[in-house]
Amino acid sequence: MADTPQETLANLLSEERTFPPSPEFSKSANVTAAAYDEAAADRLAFWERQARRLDWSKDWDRVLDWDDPPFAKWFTGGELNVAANCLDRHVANGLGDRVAIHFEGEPGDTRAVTYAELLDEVKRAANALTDLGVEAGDRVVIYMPMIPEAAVAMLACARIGAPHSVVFGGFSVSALSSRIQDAGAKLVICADGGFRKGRPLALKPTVDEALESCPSVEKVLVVTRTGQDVGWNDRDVKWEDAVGGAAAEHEAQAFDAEHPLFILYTSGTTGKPKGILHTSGGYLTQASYTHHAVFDLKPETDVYWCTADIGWVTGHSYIVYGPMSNGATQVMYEGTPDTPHTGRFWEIVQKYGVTILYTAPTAIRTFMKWGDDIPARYDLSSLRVLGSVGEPINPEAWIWYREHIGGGSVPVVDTWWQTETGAIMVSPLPGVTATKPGSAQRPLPGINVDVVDEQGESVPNGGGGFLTIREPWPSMLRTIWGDDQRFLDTYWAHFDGMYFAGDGAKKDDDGDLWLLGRVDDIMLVSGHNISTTEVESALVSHETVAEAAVVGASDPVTGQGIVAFVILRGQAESSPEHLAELRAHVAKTLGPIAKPRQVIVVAELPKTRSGKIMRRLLRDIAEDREIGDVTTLADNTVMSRIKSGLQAGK
Ligand code: 6R9
Repeated sequence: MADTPQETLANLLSEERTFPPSPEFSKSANVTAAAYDEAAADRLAFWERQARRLDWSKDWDRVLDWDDPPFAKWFTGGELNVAANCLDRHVANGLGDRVAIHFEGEPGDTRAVTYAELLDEVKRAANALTDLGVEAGDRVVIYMPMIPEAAVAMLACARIGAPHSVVFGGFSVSALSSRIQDAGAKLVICADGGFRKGRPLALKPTVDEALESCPSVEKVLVVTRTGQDVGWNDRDVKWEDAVGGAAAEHEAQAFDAEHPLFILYTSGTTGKPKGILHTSGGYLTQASYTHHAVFDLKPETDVYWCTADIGWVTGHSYIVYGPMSNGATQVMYEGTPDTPHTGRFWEIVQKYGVTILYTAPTAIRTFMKWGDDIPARYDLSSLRVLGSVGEPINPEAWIWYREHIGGGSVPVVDTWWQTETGAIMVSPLPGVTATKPGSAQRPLPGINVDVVDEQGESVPNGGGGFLTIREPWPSMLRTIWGDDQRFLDTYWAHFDGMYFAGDGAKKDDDGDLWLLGRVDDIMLVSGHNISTTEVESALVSHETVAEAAVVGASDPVTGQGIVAFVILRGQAESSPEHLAELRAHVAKTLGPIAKPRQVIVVAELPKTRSGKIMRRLLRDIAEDREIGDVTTLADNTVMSRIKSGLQAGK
């Protein structure tokens, strides 16, 4: 944590625009302003009511057991089956013919899978896993492309109480093997490959190589997706044989509310990945409630699409568990937004009549760069809620999203949360909140978030500091898998009795929250803390800039100097005058203290598979060091391209 002076993250950026919900939207919204009051009156009673949205085989004795903080237990004594809540109860309620997944493969193949079909496949897969020796409590690693079988695999694990750990398809051998080892997985479920950027991308060879150092794995279940040639070992079993040949009947057994549901690894900036552990009852309660409240889901009529990958927590909570517990109809897309053309997302929205879209700022900025004319070619009038997640959304990108995708009238919800929080924590409610471009605004009902100074004191409106969570919440992580001490040190040692999220934030004059990026990324320039997010947003507000990533590089005079990497919009060209103009633009927008020392034009930026900019790698460039660990990059060749581009331009 930086040594923070009192002017911690002053309000550099000011945003005056607000967009109240339309009266029609508010009138039929799932959640009204009363939810905040109800939750404030009795927080635990509020969450108890949300837990009743689910089917429980046995009622809980206590809503929250916080006797041994920070080790929380929610709905203790309660029992439920997570998969049965996502599937069986909908089919039992006569909704078996409702489409659960409209699958769109990258090459253009499509499948509509109903809830009845999904349940049938999950039951067979559950039997197949049992036949392969997987028992409740055994860990299963899933390494798959974005195909319905990925969701089937997760739900089959949940059904038999075997915690899954999904690893992004495309992660390297070492990233995969270290996660398999840490989880001590007994089984790996993968596919031969998936389609990405117009080509089959093999996955199975990576698994084979990773398993050379993973003695815990007994079997590998392999889905055929691309049909490409892959090596075959004694331990390998074809999904089509095992699942296709398994018994169709499977009775879901209820598990304790605190039974482990999944482990998901977050990379973090340093050290080995952390296995974030989530359990069943509290997790599903909050994933389900937030999906209902934040997206205003009407399961009878909405077509929901979350563009995340299943290997990211967003895919867990807002493709699988949240939407399916609510009986949603959703689109699942395998590929990238520019294959075979840059209008692919909008073509999909038009084709399925998507009503709710949930995507990431990195995607929105990319669409801005490609140009307004692309979405304009499609009918996007079905959309009624737009969501954003993963990074702070720059006000300009927010406005663009609302204007060019939302037709100037659709509410945009900027949702702040983490792998660790399990579900959305801070977000506007689309029928209640007057939204503000760039702000995630308010903690959801039943959630107690604050911004504190370095002493842990709540900052007044207008102040900035560290985002913390003051009370336990149902979908909170329970620990780091196998490492309680690291759990305590990472999240609970900074501030007494509060969860430390690792993000900087400020409260504006209305008390709305603005996320300012990871605390590790915050820059210290001449004794002033400056957030990367604010400088990046100032750059993106210049008409020539599509994307920006800002880092603090050590500087003999100022401590750190601001170095900005920018991607230009469309056809924009750069020149020394243009770079000077960008530096002046930041100084004008935020004040002279925030003026970048240097602006560097690049063609791409290093990002994780979930689209987050990896600033630490850019800092290596800015400080002229060897590039650090690149194993979690979406494309691990990008750094050498950025470096050689810089050398060519020198
Ligand atoms: C869901 C997810 C968590 C980190 C988080 C923060 C950043 C996510 C954000 C946001 C500003 C938002 N983050 N959503 N920052 N506004 N709406 O992204 O989980 O991959 O664990 O990342 O992402 O820095 O701490 P995860």
